[in-house]
Amino acid sequence: MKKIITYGTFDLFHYGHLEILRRAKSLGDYLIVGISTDEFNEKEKNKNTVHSFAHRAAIVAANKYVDKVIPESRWNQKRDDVLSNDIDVFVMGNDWRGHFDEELNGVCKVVYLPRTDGVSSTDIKALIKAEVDRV
Ligand code: C2G
Repeated sequence: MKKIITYGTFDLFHYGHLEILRRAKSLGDYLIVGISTDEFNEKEKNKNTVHSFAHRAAIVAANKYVDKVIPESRWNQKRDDVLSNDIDVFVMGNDWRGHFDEELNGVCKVVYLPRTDGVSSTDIKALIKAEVDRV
């Protein structure tokens, strides 16, 4: 069984998130997704999410491409996760290109996939704000 892993916040789940999960799963048979915890987002990623970790994890866990979700609580857990879950391929969107190659060198294949253009959680928030301001 070929095992894949990817990580993210996955707030305001959208088409770009679906596409990275679909393409990641297409590289193997089993997909694990590390979901950034609320504390990790606030303290390390400077991200305030609309949805809580519990809700973001539940939404991703329900996705047909996803086999398991785990918490992502620190930047440097990926190597341990890859080794303990016997991962073959690590996947991220190419906005992260080059960030994880050294950490994962020799333990799994690292693949960066093109981001899906035209959609992001940040854009969604801006669109909602503009609509609220308009009415
Ligand atoms: N993504 C994408 N296309 C978009 C938006 C996001 O392909 N239009 C991808 C990102 O490249 C990432 C994944 O979807 O691989 C999750 O994106 P985010 O939820 O924004 O996660 P991020 O804040 O990038 O956190 O340690 C890694 C971090 O946890 C990644």
